[in-house]
This record gives sequence, structure tokens and C-alpha cells, in this order.
Amino acid sequence: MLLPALADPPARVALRFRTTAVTYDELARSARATSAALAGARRVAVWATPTVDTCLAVVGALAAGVAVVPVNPKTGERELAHIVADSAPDLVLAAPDVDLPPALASLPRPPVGPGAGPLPPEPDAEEPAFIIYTSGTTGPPKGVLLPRRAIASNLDAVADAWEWTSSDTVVHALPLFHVHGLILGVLGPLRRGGTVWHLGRFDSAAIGAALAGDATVMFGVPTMYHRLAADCAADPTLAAAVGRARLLVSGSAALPAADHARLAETTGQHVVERYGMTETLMNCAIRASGDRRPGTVGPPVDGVDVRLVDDTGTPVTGEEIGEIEVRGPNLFLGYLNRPDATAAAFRATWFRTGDMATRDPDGYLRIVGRRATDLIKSGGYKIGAGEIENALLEHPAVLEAAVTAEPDDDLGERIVAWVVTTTPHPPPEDLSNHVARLLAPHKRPRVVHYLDALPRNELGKVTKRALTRP
Ligand code: MLC
Ligand code: AMP
Repeated sequence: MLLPALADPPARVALRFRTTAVTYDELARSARATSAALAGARRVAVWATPTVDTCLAVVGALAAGVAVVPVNPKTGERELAHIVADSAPDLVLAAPDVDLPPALASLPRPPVGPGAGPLPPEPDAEEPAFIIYTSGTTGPPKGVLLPRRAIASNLDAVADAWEWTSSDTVVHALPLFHVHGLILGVLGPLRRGGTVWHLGRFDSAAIGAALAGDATVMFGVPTMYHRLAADCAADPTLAAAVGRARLLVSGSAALPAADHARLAETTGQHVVERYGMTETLMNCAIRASGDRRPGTVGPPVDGVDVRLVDDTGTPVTGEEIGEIEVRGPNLFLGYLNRPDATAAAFRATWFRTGDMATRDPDGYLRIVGRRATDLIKSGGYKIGAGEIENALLEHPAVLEAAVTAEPDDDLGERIVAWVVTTTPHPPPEDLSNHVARLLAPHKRPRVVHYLDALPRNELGKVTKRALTRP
């Protein structure tokens, strides 16, 4: 069973938000009601605001065996149209006060009443539980089909690594439309029968208050730890509260050594890193009892095979750099409607992550980079340069566009646009807002450079390496 606590609810709070708390008993009743309302559907879009409604919708759909398509409520019109057309949901679930945009408003939105009756039978473990959209280097995002088996096995593997039990309360402020916040951050505590405490939005003071109270574990992306480290350095009371946590876990991007050190110095906490991906869930994790070595993501979690290979697919030896390939029950089923992309992502049974790493003698992995320079990680979000270039080219004043990333202390990487435009140039905010409106605010360029022409090679391809700050 994916969520055993629904069948046998413990007397505990399951979900805690700023102004509401839901017990396991209430969660189980809500799941029965939602699953009845979804009867007969194959896929449901969930308007994934950081609210209790999103968690109730997702748990109900999982109980019903209906695949969830979580939608970022800030998704722009172009991206939303793609997600809805590609995933073809039968229904949509959203909090009662939400006005849905036209692409979703035309779908049936079932009312969810009080729950009664039994839970439906547990769906097959190979059935898709989620379709989560993730960016590639070019084209629109691809829908990753995640089976129940991957979620259950992976949550158990990380629970083992982190000694994670029903007595833990996990506090976080992660978005609920990606695997980090939704699968690890919500289904993780619920599978253990423990508590998730979602803050709605990231705020160091709220994290401190939670850790000074019942919260035992925090999850976050490096940007959040960067902000928390700065705030702890300025506020000893906050630092002391953070120091009480049993475990702080960082993932979705590399945690800079400077932030690790600053947190250790001010709070005594050594943040544990783990390495995951939408397609694979968590591959590696530093164990709670392990050596918390900065710059490493630990050994593979139980049941997951990880190897490093060269360009020909031959495993590298010693401490050489290789591409990370992964095999195990944690893997996705494929990309929705994209057999070509699914085939290209595998070497026989091994999933090719595109991440480059070295291995310490004791098996700890160090991620050293990415194969594709056209993938950007900003604030822990994966963003394809190609999708932003296409969006920029839809702006009436843009004639040519190239997108790169540059290092950013807060976001890890920031998006930089290089454009050739009609004159006079449109202001940078115009281009940035245009991308936010079509795709999503986190995909907007933070810096815009205006050029007379893009540098190109003899074949006419843009040479991004020649794009350097004026
Ligand atoms: C700004 N905003 C705009 C805008 N410019 N809105 C519309 N148009 C524009 N032009 C809004 C934003 O929506 C946001 O609103 C606010 O202004 C600030 O925007 P921001 O600067 O982009 O946000 P910021 O505060 O910098 O966010 C930092 C962050 C966020 C860390 C909170 O990046 C974040 O939540 N990251 C988590 C990503 C994540 O979960 N990744 C996991 C992927 S899974 P508002 O209302 O929001 O303030 C994965 C696998 C694994 O990677 O291993 O985990
Ligand atoms: P996503 O496709 O959004 O799921 O992002 C997955 C990618 O995030 C991985 O392929 C890595 O590049 C990156 N990532 C996740 N965790 C870590 C980590 N701890 N350190 C470095 N990179 C990470």
C-alpha cells in the first residue's frame, strides 16, 4: 500500500498549514470522498497551490488510483496549454476559492463532499501515480510518468537512510508541483504516518519557529539554506532554533560549501545532501548516521544501482569523472507521448541522468556538472534554455535569442538572455515579463543583454561559449 495510514489512521496530525491542521482520521475521510468524486477518471489535474487543498486532492486521487498532473498555479499560458493538451486530464481539482484559467476552467471540477464508505482497493503498483512536467534542453516540458512502486520503494529507502519515523514532523516551504515538495515533502511524512508542516512560503523566521516547536526535520533547496544561513548569522535566537533540528536535508541542486560551513558555524547543524531527479526520485543520500561531507551527495540509497560511465558507456574507474546512470525500482515509466525521448534517455536498462560526477573511495558521489549546458538550475528549478529562447522569439521585437546561465549566490544559477531586437530596444522587464507570462515566473531572464548579432559558427549555429558579459 502506498499510504498505509489511510487504512489504519494513527491518532496524529497528518498535515499542518499556517491556519489549518488535518488529522489522519480526517485525511482518510477526505480521501474516501475525493476518490468517490473521481470514480471512473483516468487523470486529474491538481491546481497545486501550497495549501492543504492540494494535499487533500493528491491523496484522494492516489487513493482512487487516478494519475495526478500537478500544475504550478503560476504557469503561463503557453506552458499551461501544452500541459493540458499533452496530459489530457478528465477532471480538475482546485481549492474552492480559485478561479481557474481558461485552459483548465473548461474541465469538470467535481464537488468533494463529506467522505463515507470504504476506500477503493489499492491500485496496481505499476500504475502511474503522477505525471510531473520537467524541462529538457529544447522544446516544451515532458511529462514524467511516475508509478506507485517508485514512490513507495524510494520513500522507504530514504526513510532508512534518515532514520525517518512517524515521530518526525517535516517542515518545509517547497512548491507542491515537483517531486521534492510533493513526493518527498508530503507523501514522505504521510507514508511514515508522521506529520508534514508546510509553511506556505519560505521564511527563515517561520522555519525557526517550527523547529523551536514540534518540527524535527527540514527539507529545502540550496537557495533556502543560503537565505537561512544569512539569517542565522544575524540572529542567534534563530540559529539556536535551527540548531535543535534532528536533520536538515538539502537537494534539487548543489549546496555550496560556503553555505554548509556558515550553517555549521552558526547552528552546529551539518546539512545532509541527497541527489534526485524527477525521473528517478532520490538516487543518493547521506545517511543520518553517515559522514556529512560537504560537496558530496552520499552513497546510493538502498535498492538503487548507480554507475559512472564514459562517453561510450564504459564504467569509469577510480576517481575519474563519468556520467551518472541509474537502475532500480525508483525509475519512472517513461515520458508521456514521447517514446523517442524515453528511448534516448536509456542505455539498455540504465537511465542516463546527464549529471557528471566522481566517486570517493568509500562510494560517496560528488556531482561536478551537467552534460548539457542548455539546462539551467535556478532556485532548484530545472529550466531548459530552448523553451526560454522560443518564448523570447515570440516577442514582436525579438529577432534572435540565446539563453545561458551565470552563477548566482542566491539562486545557484541565474538566467541570462542575449537578444537581437528591433530598435529602440524593448526594456528588459518587458522581455522578462513576457517569458513569465508565457512560461512561468521562475523561468524569466534575470539579466538581458542586447547584441547587434548572435555569434554563430560556419553552420549558422549560435556559439554560446562566445557569449560573454560586455
Ligand atoms: C517575479 N514574480 C513575477 C514576476 N517576477 N510574477 C509574474 N511576472 C513576473 N515578471 C513573482 C514570483 O512569482 C514570486 O511570487 C515572486 O515574484 C518572487 O519571485 P522569484 O524571485 O522567482 O522567487 P524567489 O523568492 O527567488 O524564489 C526562491 C525560492 C524558489 C527558493 C523560494 O526558487 C523555490 O521555491 N524553489 C524550489 C524549487 C523546487 O522545489 N525544485 C524542486 C524540483 S524537483 P511569490 O508569490 O511566489 O512570492 C528536483 C528533484 C530533486 O529537482 O532532487 O529534488
Ligand atoms: P529535476 O529534473 O527538476 O528533477 O532536477 C534534477 C536535477 O537536479 C538533477 O539531474 C541534478 O542536476 C540536480 N540535483 C538534484 N539534487 C542535487 C544535488 N544534491 N546536488 C547537485 N545537483 C542536484
